[in-house]
Amino acid sequence: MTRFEESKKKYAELGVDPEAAMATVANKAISIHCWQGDDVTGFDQKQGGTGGGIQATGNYPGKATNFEQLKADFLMATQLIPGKKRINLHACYAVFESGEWVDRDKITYKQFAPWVAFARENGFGIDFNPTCFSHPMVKDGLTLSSPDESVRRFWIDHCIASRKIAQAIGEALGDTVLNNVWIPDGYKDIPADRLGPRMRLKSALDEIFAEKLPNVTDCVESKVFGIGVESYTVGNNEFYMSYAASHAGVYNLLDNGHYHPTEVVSDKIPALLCFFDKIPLHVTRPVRWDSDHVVLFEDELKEIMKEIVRNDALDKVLIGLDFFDASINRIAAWVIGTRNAQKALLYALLQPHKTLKVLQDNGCFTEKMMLMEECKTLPFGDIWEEYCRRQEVPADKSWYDTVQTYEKDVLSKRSV
Ligand code: RNT
Ligand code: ZN
Repeated sequence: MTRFEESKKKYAELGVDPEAAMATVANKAISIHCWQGDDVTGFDQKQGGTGGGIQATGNYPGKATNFEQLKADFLMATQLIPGKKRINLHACYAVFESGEWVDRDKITYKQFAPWVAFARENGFGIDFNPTCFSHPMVKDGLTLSSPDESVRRFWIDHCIASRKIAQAIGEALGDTVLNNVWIPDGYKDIPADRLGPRMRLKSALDEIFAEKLPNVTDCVESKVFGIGVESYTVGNNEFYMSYAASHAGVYNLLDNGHYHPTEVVSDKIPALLCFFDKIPLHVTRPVRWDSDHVVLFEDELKEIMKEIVRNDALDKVLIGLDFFDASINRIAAWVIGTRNAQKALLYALLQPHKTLKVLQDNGCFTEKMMLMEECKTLPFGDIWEEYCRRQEVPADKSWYDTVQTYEKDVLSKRSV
Protein backbone atom coordinates (compact mmCIF):
# COMPACT_ATOMS: atom_id res chain seq x y z
CA MET A 1 0.00 0.00 0.00
CA THR A 2 1.30 3.49 -0.83
CA ARG A 3 1.53 6.15 1.83
CA PHE A 4 -1.40 7.90 0.17
CA GLU A 5 -3.55 4.76 0.36
CA GLU A 6 -2.67 4.23 4.01
CA SER A 7 -3.46 7.84 4.84
CA LYS A 8 -6.71 7.64 2.94
CA LYS A 9 -7.72 4.74 5.19
CA LYS A 10 -6.94 6.78 8.29
CA TYR A 11 -9.17 9.59 7.08
CA ALA A 12 -11.90 7.12 6.09
CA GLU A 13 -12.01 5.87 9.69
CA LEU A 14 -13.21 9.36 10.59
CA GLY A 15 -15.74 9.42 7.77
CA VAL A 16 -13.60 11.76 5.64
CA ASP A 17 -13.09 11.08 1.93
CA PRO A 18 -9.77 12.47 0.59
CA GLU A 19 -10.81 11.74 -3.02
CA ALA A 20 -13.80 14.05 -2.68
CA ALA A 21 -11.67 16.63 -0.86
CA MET A 22 -9.09 16.69 -3.67
CA ALA A 23 -11.80 17.01 -6.32
CA THR A 24 -13.40 19.91 -4.46
CA VAL A 25 -10.22 21.90 -3.89
CA ALA A 26 -9.21 21.43 -7.53
CA ASN A 27 -12.43 23.12 -8.57
CA LYS A 28 -12.38 26.13 -6.30
CA ALA A 29 -10.68 29.10 -7.94
CA ILE A 30 -8.26 31.28 -6.02
CA SER A 31 -7.93 34.81 -7.33
CA ILE A 32 -4.22 35.61 -7.45
CA HIS A 33 -3.36 39.30 -7.22
CA CYS A 34 -1.14 40.50 -10.06
CA TRP A 35 0.36 43.17 -7.79
CA GLN A 36 2.72 40.84 -5.91
CA GLY A 37 4.73 40.77 -9.15
CA ASP A 38 5.80 44.43 -9.09
CA ASP A 39 5.15 45.80 -5.59
CA VAL A 40 1.81 47.38 -6.64
CA THR A 41 3.49 49.62 -9.21
CA GLY A 42 1.36 49.17 -12.33
CA PHE A 43 1.99 50.51 -15.82
CA ASP A 44 0.09 53.78 -16.00
CA GLN A 45 2.12 56.24 -13.92
CA LYS A 46 5.71 57.41 -14.18
CA GLN A 47 5.87 57.33 -10.40
CA GLY A 48 3.99 54.16 -9.53
CA GLY A 49 3.97 52.47 -6.16
CA THR A 50 1.93 52.47 -3.03
CA GLY A 51 0.55 55.29 -0.93
CA GLY A 52 -2.44 56.05 1.23
CA GLY A 53 -1.52 53.70 4.00
CA ILE A 54 -0.31 50.71 1.98
CA GLN A 55 3.36 49.97 1.66
CA ALA A 56 5.51 47.39 -0.10
CA THR A 57 8.88 47.22 1.62
CA GLY A 58 12.09 45.67 0.36
CA ASN A 59 14.06 45.91 -2.85
CA TYR A 60 14.67 42.36 -3.98
CA PRO A 61 16.09 42.57 -7.51
CA GLY A 62 14.33 41.57 -10.70
CA LYS A 63 10.81 42.89 -10.36
CA ALA A 64 8.57 42.98 -13.42
CA THR A 65 8.52 46.41 -15.05
CA ASN A 66 6.16 45.86 -17.96
CA PHE A 67 3.27 43.72 -19.20
CA GLU A 68 5.44 41.08 -20.87
CA GLN A 69 7.55 40.56 -17.75
CA LEU A 70 4.60 40.49 -15.39
CA LYS A 71 2.81 37.94 -17.58
CA ALA A 72 5.91 35.75 -17.76
CA ASP A 73 6.43 35.89 -13.99
CA PHE A 74 2.78 35.20 -13.24
CA LEU A 75 2.84 32.22 -15.57
CA MET A 76 6.01 30.91 -13.98
CA ALA A 77 4.37 31.08 -10.56
CA THR A 78 1.08 29.53 -11.61
CA GLN A 79 2.87 26.54 -13.12
CA LEU A 80 4.00 25.66 -9.61
CA ILE A 81 0.60 26.09 -7.98
CA PRO A 82 -2.15 23.45 -8.11
CA GLY A 83 -5.82 24.20 -8.72
CA LYS A 84 -7.97 26.69 -10.55
CA LYS A 85 -6.74 30.25 -10.85
CA ARG A 86 -8.05 33.70 -11.52
CA ILE A 87 -5.89 36.75 -12.03
CA ASN A 88 -6.82 39.75 -9.95
CA LEU A 89 -6.05 42.94 -11.87
CA HIS A 90 -5.88 46.55 -10.77
CA ALA A 91 -6.83 49.35 -13.13
CA CYS A 92 -3.24 50.68 -12.99
CA TYR A 93 -2.20 47.58 -14.96
CA ALA A 94 -3.77 49.05 -18.12
CA VAL A 95 -1.76 47.97 -21.16
CA PHE A 96 -1.04 50.90 -23.46
CA GLU A 97 0.23 50.65 -27.01
CA SER A 98 3.39 52.67 -27.55
CA GLY A 99 2.60 56.38 -27.52
CA GLU A 100 -0.91 55.79 -26.21
CA TRP A 101 -1.99 56.94 -22.74
CA VAL A 102 -5.27 57.90 -21.12
CA ASP A 103 -5.89 58.87 -17.54
CA ARG A 104 -7.74 56.61 -15.15
CA ASP A 105 -11.11 58.28 -15.65
CA LYS A 106 -10.90 57.46 -19.37
CA ILE A 107 -9.65 53.88 -19.44
CA THR A 108 -11.70 51.36 -21.37
CA TYR A 109 -11.75 47.64 -22.10
CA LYS A 110 -9.22 48.21 -24.90
CA GLN A 111 -6.38 48.51 -22.37
CA PHE A 112 -7.37 45.22 -20.77
CA ALA A 113 -8.09 43.14 -23.87
CA PRO A 114 -4.43 41.93 -23.80
CA TRP A 115 -5.00 40.60 -20.28
CA VAL A 116 -8.13 38.82 -21.45
CA ALA A 117 -6.16 37.17 -24.26
CA PHE A 118 -3.57 36.05 -21.68
CA ALA A 119 -6.28 34.73 -19.35
CA ARG A 120 -7.99 32.88 -22.16
CA GLU A 121 -4.77 31.24 -23.37
CA ASN A 122 -4.08 29.94 -19.89
CA GLY A 123 -7.54 29.15 -18.61
CA PHE A 124 -7.60 31.86 -15.93
CA GLY A 125 -10.59 33.86 -14.79
CA ILE A 126 -10.15 37.59 -14.11
CA ASP A 127 -11.16 39.92 -11.27
CA PHE A 128 -10.82 43.69 -11.23
CA ASN A 129 -10.15 46.69 -8.98
CA PRO A 130 -10.27 50.42 -9.60
CA THR A 131 -6.94 51.95 -8.49
CA CYS A 132 -7.79 54.90 -6.23
CA PHE A 133 -4.25 55.51 -4.98
CA SER A 134 -0.76 56.39 -6.30
CA HIS A 135 -2.07 59.14 -8.54
CA PRO A 136 -1.88 62.96 -8.55
CA MET A 137 -5.67 63.26 -8.26
CA VAL A 138 -5.49 61.83 -4.72
CA LYS A 139 -5.72 65.20 -2.94
CA ASP A 140 -5.00 65.52 0.78
CA GLY A 141 -5.18 61.72 0.89
CA LEU A 142 -8.79 61.73 -0.35
CA THR A 143 -10.57 60.33 -3.38
CA LEU A 144 -14.30 59.52 -3.35
CA SER A 145 -14.85 61.40 -0.09
CA SER A 146 -12.99 64.55 -1.09
CA PRO A 147 -14.72 67.88 -0.47
CA ASP A 148 -13.27 68.98 -3.84
CA GLU A 149 -15.92 68.27 -6.46
CA SER A 150 -13.37 67.81 -9.28
CA VAL A 151 -11.44 65.22 -7.26
CA ARG A 152 -14.59 63.33 -6.42
CA ARG A 153 -15.76 63.49 -10.05
CA PHE A 154 -12.46 62.07 -11.30
CA TRP A 155 -12.60 59.07 -8.97
CA ILE A 156 -16.31 58.43 -9.54
CA ASP A 157 -15.60 58.38 -13.26
CA HIS A 158 -12.65 56.06 -12.67
CA CYS A 159 -14.78 53.63 -10.66
CA ILE A 160 -17.54 53.71 -13.29
CA ALA A 161 -14.93 53.08 -16.02
CA SER A 162 -13.59 50.17 -13.97
CA ARG A 163 -17.03 48.58 -13.61
CA LYS A 164 -17.56 48.86 -17.36
CA ILE A 165 -14.21 47.20 -17.97
CA ALA A 166 -15.12 44.44 -15.52
CA GLN A 167 -18.39 43.95 -17.40
CA ALA A 168 -16.60 43.74 -20.74
CA ILE A 169 -14.08 41.25 -19.34
CA GLY A 170 -16.96 39.17 -17.98
CA GLU A 171 -18.69 39.20 -21.36
CA ALA A 172 -15.48 38.26 -23.16
CA LEU A 173 -14.78 35.33 -20.84
CA GLY A 174 -18.41 34.30 -20.31
CA ASP A 175 -17.89 34.79 -16.59
CA THR A 176 -18.71 37.03 -13.64
CA VAL A 177 -15.96 39.42 -12.59
CA LEU A 178 -15.51 40.69 -9.03
CA ASN A 179 -14.98 44.44 -8.99
CA ASN A 180 -13.63 45.66 -5.66
CA VAL A 181 -13.60 49.27 -4.52
CA TRP A 182 -10.98 50.15 -1.93
CA ILE A 183 -10.06 53.77 -1.24
CA PRO A 184 -7.31 55.09 1.03
CA ASP A 185 -9.36 58.05 2.33
CA GLY A 186 -8.79 59.09 5.91
CA TYR A 187 -6.96 61.48 8.21
CA LYS A 188 -3.69 61.31 10.06
CA ASP A 189 -5.02 63.39 12.90
CA ILE A 190 -8.26 63.94 14.71
CA PRO A 191 -10.95 65.04 12.26
CA ALA A 192 -13.30 67.93 12.89
CA ASP A 193 -15.97 66.30 10.72
CA ARG A 194 -16.42 62.53 10.60
CA LEU A 195 -19.84 62.52 8.99
CA GLY A 196 -19.27 64.75 5.97
CA PRO A 197 -16.66 62.54 4.27
CA ARG A 198 -18.84 59.47 4.82
CA MET A 199 -21.93 61.15 3.37
CA ARG A 200 -19.87 62.16 0.32
CA LEU A 201 -18.55 58.61 -0.04
CA LYS A 202 -22.08 57.23 0.24
CA SER A 203 -23.41 59.41 -2.55
CA ALA A 204 -20.32 58.68 -4.70
CA LEU A 205 -20.96 54.94 -4.31
CA ASP A 206 -24.62 55.39 -5.24
CA GLU A 207 -23.50 56.99 -8.49
CA ILE A 208 -20.86 54.35 -9.15
CA PHE A 209 -23.24 51.43 -8.64
CA ALA A 210 -26.28 53.02 -10.33
CA GLU A 211 -26.06 50.92 -13.48
CA LYS A 212 -26.80 47.20 -13.10
CA LEU A 213 -24.13 45.15 -14.82
CA PRO A 214 -24.95 41.45 -15.22
CA ASN A 215 -21.37 40.15 -15.42
CA VAL A 216 -20.08 42.09 -12.43
CA THR A 217 -20.16 41.29 -8.72
CA ASP A 218 -19.58 44.56 -6.88
CA CYS A 219 -17.87 44.82 -3.53
CA VAL A 220 -16.43 47.39 -1.15
CA GLU A 221 -13.45 46.87 1.16
CA SER A 222 -13.26 48.47 4.58
CA LYS A 223 -10.22 49.12 6.70
CA VAL A 224 -9.41 50.21 10.22
CA PHE A 225 -6.31 52.38 9.69
CA GLY A 226 -3.17 52.80 7.62
CA ILE A 227 0.28 54.29 8.09
CA GLY A 228 -0.23 58.05 7.84
CA VAL A 229 -3.99 57.57 8.18
CA GLU A 230 -4.11 56.65 11.84
CA SER A 231 -6.95 58.68 13.27
CA TYR A 232 -9.86 58.20 10.91
CA THR A 233 -10.78 55.96 7.99
CA VAL A 234 -13.78 57.08 5.94
CA GLY A 235 -14.63 53.58 4.67
CA ASN A 236 -14.52 51.72 7.94
CA ASN A 237 -16.23 48.43 8.70
CA GLU A 238 -19.50 49.88 9.97
CA PHE A 239 -19.81 52.15 6.94
CA TYR A 240 -19.29 49.49 4.28
CA MET A 241 -21.11 46.70 6.09
CA SER A 242 -24.16 48.96 6.32
CA TYR A 243 -23.75 50.06 2.73
CA ALA A 244 -23.62 46.47 1.48
CA ALA A 245 -26.52 45.41 3.70
CA SER A 246 -28.72 48.16 2.29
CA HIS A 247 -27.70 47.89 -1.38
CA ALA A 248 -28.60 44.61 -3.07
CA GLY A 249 -25.80 43.37 -5.29
CA VAL A 250 -23.02 45.20 -3.42
CA TYR A 251 -21.01 42.96 -1.11
CA ASN A 252 -18.68 43.57 1.78
CA LEU A 253 -15.16 42.30 1.13
CA LEU A 254 -13.27 41.07 4.20
CA ASP A 255 -9.51 41.60 4.23
CA ASN A 256 -8.05 39.90 7.28
CA GLY A 257 -5.45 42.67 7.68
CA HIS A 258 -8.15 45.29 8.14
CA TYR A 259 -9.47 44.73 11.65
CA HIS A 260 -8.39 45.22 15.21
CA PRO A 261 -5.75 42.62 16.08
CA THR A 262 -7.95 40.29 18.14
CA GLU A 263 -10.83 40.28 15.64
CA VAL A 264 -10.79 37.37 13.22
CA VAL A 265 -12.25 37.08 9.74
CA SER A 266 -12.94 33.39 10.35
CA ASP A 267 -15.64 34.45 12.81
CA LYS A 268 -17.00 37.17 10.52
CA ILE A 269 -17.65 34.72 7.66
CA PRO A 270 -20.43 32.75 9.44
CA ALA A 271 -21.91 36.04 10.71
CA LEU A 272 -22.17 37.43 7.18
CA LEU A 273 -23.41 34.11 5.79
CA CYS A 274 -26.66 34.74 7.71
CA PHE A 275 -27.30 37.77 5.52
CA PHE A 276 -25.27 37.68 2.30
CA ASP A 277 -25.13 35.20 -0.57
CA LYS A 278 -21.57 36.26 -1.42
CA ILE A 279 -18.54 37.09 0.71
CA PRO A 280 -15.41 38.18 -1.13
CA LEU A 281 -12.13 37.81 0.77
CA HIS A 282 -8.67 39.29 0.66
CA VAL A 283 -6.52 36.70 2.35
CA THR A 284 -3.33 38.22 3.67
CA ARG A 285 -1.06 38.07 6.73
CA PRO A 286 -0.97 41.12 8.94
CA VAL A 287 2.12 41.30 11.14
CA ARG A 288 1.40 43.89 13.84
CA TRP A 289 -0.43 46.02 11.28
CA ASP A 290 -1.89 45.62 7.78
CA SER A 291 1.56 44.65 6.57
CA ASP A 292 0.47 42.30 3.75
CA HIS A 293 3.09 39.62 4.44
CA VAL A 294 3.01 36.42 2.39
CA VAL A 295 0.24 34.05 3.49
CA LEU A 296 1.57 31.16 5.58
CA PHE A 297 -0.02 27.83 6.53
CA GLU A 298 -1.07 28.90 9.98
CA ASP A 299 -4.02 28.76 12.32
CA GLU A 300 -6.16 31.68 11.19
CA LEU A 301 -5.79 30.72 7.53
CA LYS A 302 -6.94 27.17 8.37
CA GLU A 303 -9.79 28.57 10.44
CA ILE A 304 -10.96 30.80 7.57
CA MET A 305 -10.98 27.82 5.21
CA LYS A 306 -12.75 25.63 7.79
CA GLU A 307 -15.57 28.18 8.06
CA ILE A 308 -15.96 28.17 4.28
CA VAL A 309 -16.06 24.38 4.12
CA ARG A 310 -18.09 23.49 7.19
CA ASN A 311 -20.80 26.00 6.28
CA ASP A 312 -21.04 24.69 2.75
CA ALA A 313 -20.06 28.12 1.46
CA LEU A 314 -17.59 27.28 -1.29
CA ASP A 315 -19.90 28.86 -3.85
CA LYS A 316 -20.52 31.92 -1.72
CA VAL A 317 -17.06 32.86 -0.53
CA LEU A 318 -14.81 34.28 -3.25
CA ILE A 319 -11.21 33.71 -2.25
CA GLY A 320 -8.73 36.36 -3.33
CA LEU A 321 -5.20 36.98 -2.08
CA ASP A 322 -3.68 40.32 -1.12
CA PHE A 323 -0.05 40.42 -0.09
CA PHE A 324 3.02 42.12 -1.50
CA ASP A 325 6.45 41.40 -0.18
CA ALA A 326 9.28 43.15 -2.02
CA SER A 327 12.01 41.74 0.21
CA ILE A 328 12.02 38.19 -1.23
CA ASN A 329 11.81 36.60 -4.65
CA ARG A 330 8.38 37.77 -5.82
CA ILE A 331 7.60 34.60 -7.73
CA ALA A 332 8.38 32.48 -4.68
CA ALA A 333 6.12 34.81 -2.68
CA TRP A 334 3.23 34.08 -5.06
CA VAL A 335 3.94 30.36 -5.01
CA ILE A 336 4.27 30.07 -1.23
CA GLY A 337 1.21 32.18 -0.49
CA THR A 338 -1.06 30.59 -3.05
CA ARG A 339 0.05 27.03 -2.36
CA ASN A 340 -0.71 27.77 1.28
CA ALA A 341 -4.21 28.98 0.45
CA GLN A 342 -4.78 25.76 -1.53
CA LYS A 343 -3.20 23.71 1.22
CA ALA A 344 -5.39 25.23 3.92
CA LEU A 345 -8.49 24.66 1.83
CA LEU A 346 -7.59 21.00 1.34
CA TYR A 347 -6.80 20.74 5.06
CA ALA A 348 -10.23 22.16 5.88
CA LEU A 349 -11.91 19.71 3.51
CA LEU A 350 -10.26 16.85 5.41
CA GLN A 351 -11.78 17.62 8.81
CA PRO A 352 -14.68 15.56 10.22
CA HIS A 353 -17.00 18.58 10.36
CA LYS A 354 -20.28 16.66 10.68
CA THR A 355 -19.07 14.61 13.62
CA LEU A 356 -17.66 17.69 15.34
CA LYS A 357 -20.93 19.61 14.92
CA VAL A 358 -22.93 16.76 16.44
CA LEU A 359 -20.54 16.68 19.41
CA GLN A 360 -21.00 20.44 19.89
CA ASP A 361 -24.79 20.24 19.68
CA ASN A 362 -24.88 17.36 22.14
CA GLY A 363 -22.73 19.27 24.60
CA CYS A 364 -19.89 16.73 24.30
CA PHE A 365 -17.22 19.40 24.58
CA THR A 366 -14.51 17.11 25.96
CA GLU A 367 -14.83 14.69 23.06
CA LYS A 368 -15.02 17.59 20.57
CA MET A 369 -11.76 19.01 21.92
CA MET A 370 -10.11 15.59 21.86
CA LEU A 371 -11.13 14.94 18.24
CA MET A 372 -10.15 18.42 17.02
CA GLU A 373 -6.70 17.92 18.52
CA GLU A 374 -6.28 14.39 17.13
CA CYS A 375 -7.13 15.69 13.65
CA LYS A 376 -4.18 18.06 13.77
CA THR A 377 -1.71 15.20 13.40
CA LEU A 378 -3.51 13.19 10.73
CA PRO A 379 -1.24 12.46 7.71
CA PHE A 380 -2.31 15.56 5.81
CA GLY A 381 1.01 15.83 3.95
CA ASP A 382 0.39 12.60 2.07
CA ILE A 383 -2.92 13.86 0.72
CA TRP A 384 -1.41 17.23 -0.21
CA GLU A 385 1.40 15.50 -2.11
CA GLU A 386 -1.04 13.27 -3.96
CA TYR A 387 -3.16 16.30 -4.85
CA CYS A 388 -0.11 18.11 -6.26
CA ARG A 389 0.88 15.03 -8.25
CA ARG A 390 -2.58 14.78 -9.78
CA GLN A 391 -2.44 18.48 -10.60
CA GLU A 392 0.95 17.93 -12.23
CA VAL A 393 2.78 20.46 -10.09
CA PRO A 394 5.72 19.74 -7.79
CA ALA A 395 4.55 17.97 -4.65
CA ASP A 396 7.49 19.01 -2.51
CA LYS A 397 10.05 21.79 -2.23
CA SER A 398 11.48 20.96 -5.65
CA TRP A 399 9.37 23.83 -7.05
CA TYR A 400 12.00 26.13 -5.58
CA ASP A 401 14.64 24.84 -8.01
CA THR A 402 12.51 26.08 -10.89
CA VAL A 403 12.20 29.52 -9.26
CA GLN A 404 15.93 29.68 -8.66
CA THR A 405 16.71 28.77 -12.25
CA TYR A 406 14.26 31.45 -13.44
CA GLU A 407 15.87 33.98 -11.13
CA LYS A 408 19.28 33.17 -12.56
CA ASP A 409 18.22 33.06 -16.22
CA VAL A 410 15.58 35.79 -16.34
CA LEU A 411 15.16 37.98 -13.23
CA SER A 412 18.82 38.69 -12.64
CA LYS A 413 19.15 39.97 -16.22
CA ARG A 414 16.53 42.68 -15.73
CA SER A 415 17.92 46.16 -15.36
CA VAL A 416 16.23 47.83 -12.40
C1 RNT B 1 -5.34 48.08 1.08
C2 RNT B 1 -6.29 47.03 0.59
C3 RNT B 1 -6.33 46.84 -0.89
C4 RNT B 1 -4.97 46.82 -1.55
C5 RNT B 1 -4.98 46.35 -2.98
C6 RNT B 1 -3.72 46.64 -3.69
O1 RNT B 1 -5.19 48.10 2.43
O2 RNT B 1 -6.04 45.83 1.25
O3 RNT B 1 -7.04 45.69 -1.17
O4 RNT B 1 -4.07 46.04 -0.83
O5 RNT B 1 -6.09 46.83 -3.63
ZN1 ZN C 1 -7.12 44.13 0.53
